[in-house]
Amino acid sequence: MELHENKQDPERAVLVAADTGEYDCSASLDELEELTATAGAEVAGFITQKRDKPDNATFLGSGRLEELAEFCESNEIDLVIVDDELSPTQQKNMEKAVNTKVIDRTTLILDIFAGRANSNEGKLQVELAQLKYALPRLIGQGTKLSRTGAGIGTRGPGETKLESDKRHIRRRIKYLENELDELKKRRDISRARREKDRVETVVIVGYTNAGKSTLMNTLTDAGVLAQDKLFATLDPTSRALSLPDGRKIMLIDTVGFIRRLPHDLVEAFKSTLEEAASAKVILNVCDASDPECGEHLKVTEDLLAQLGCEGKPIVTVFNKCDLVTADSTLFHRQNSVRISALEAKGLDELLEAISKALPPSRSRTKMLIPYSDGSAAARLRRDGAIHSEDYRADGLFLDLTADNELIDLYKDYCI
Ligand SMILES: Nc1nc2c(ncn2[C@@H]2O[C@H](COP(=O)(O)OP(=O)(O)OP(=O)(O)O)[C@@H](O)[C@H]2O)c(=O)[nH]1
Ligand SMILES: [Mg+2]
Repeated sequence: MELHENKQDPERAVLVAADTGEYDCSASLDELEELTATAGAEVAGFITQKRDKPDNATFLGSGRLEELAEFCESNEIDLVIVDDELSPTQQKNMEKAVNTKVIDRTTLILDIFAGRANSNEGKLQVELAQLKYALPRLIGQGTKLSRTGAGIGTRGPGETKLESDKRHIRRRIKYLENELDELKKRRDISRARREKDRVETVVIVGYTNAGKSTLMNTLTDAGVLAQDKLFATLDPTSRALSLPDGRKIMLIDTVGFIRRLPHDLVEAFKSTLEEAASAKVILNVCDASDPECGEHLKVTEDLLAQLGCEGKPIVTVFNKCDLVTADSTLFHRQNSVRISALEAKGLDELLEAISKALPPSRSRTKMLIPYSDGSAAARLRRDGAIHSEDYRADGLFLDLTADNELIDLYKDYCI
């Protein structure tokens, strides 16, 4: 009996970049190669060109473009992937010149997301991002997208949707936005409930493939899929966790970040990301064994700033330390811990850092307790630290520090 279906051969791709010096072109291409593999294609070659800026009409200059066309012809290339965002004109002209399907980095990332989305919300978010990206690109192509058939760049919204006119797409965008709004409202309600129940949330964010889900699994047995692939996680998962100081927190695992994350994706995932941003403490997990670790931390920090997280306690978590042999000044930054999520090392320090970063669970307050409630006075004296007390005409005055929960129990007496 045959166990496997005959799968189609992977698409063969050539990766193209214009090195303008604006960012580290070779690191970005390495990453594009990983993205390509994640999307299921095989990289057959690279073509880069040093330029001040990409050509407005054809992205590459004419010489390099010809070289690309020849390479595609003689290497049976199915797909050209450009490490940038292409304008509709550039995309159309390149496709004509090399006679091969041309997609850009954004389309590739959107395609990976489309293949990963599991939850209803995730699917809506990805479709919204894809349609928003496709809409301005329909201009000049009549009412149909020229892209049909199988392979990267075609997954996601069904053909019928893509082939419909722009008005239909706009209507669909509106619908998706409304649906996502509804889901956001529901999430706001459960967040409010959590806040009422005094469960503090701690969110795990960080560059894709840093080991966020592995950390989540090690800490909570969440059973989240952890894979050596980019964007293994799209939908947030949350699990309860008890800290050594006895406090209960909700730990949230989230979608990973990447440099130059497509704008439409950030927009579409905003409510999920904002939910993450509303956590009390943020764990920025990075792969300490990756030479690009410092850059990865910065990408995440920039995105967090965009989401309005300035001033929030962030613990930098250097993960995969089992693979690190040399020290780096990077590892000595404030508020950071070194761990191995895979080997469960350094977790005590991490939990302690979380405890420290959380808002204090005790506070100081003043109360006036009626003499009729002798048990309250006894309990507060026993479990709180009394700074001063005074027998007044209308009751016992206490200036004390105690657990917030205890204070909450007698909040009617607070003055
Ligand atoms: N050596 C080593 N590998 C690790 C460690 N933590 C995670 N990994 C590996 O790194 C890969 C990515 O792990 P994930 O937990 O899926 O990473 P993630 O940050 O959730 O990735 P995305 O969801 O794709 O953003 C997996 O192959 C893990 O086994 C670690 O501490 N040491
Ligand atoms: Mg993950």
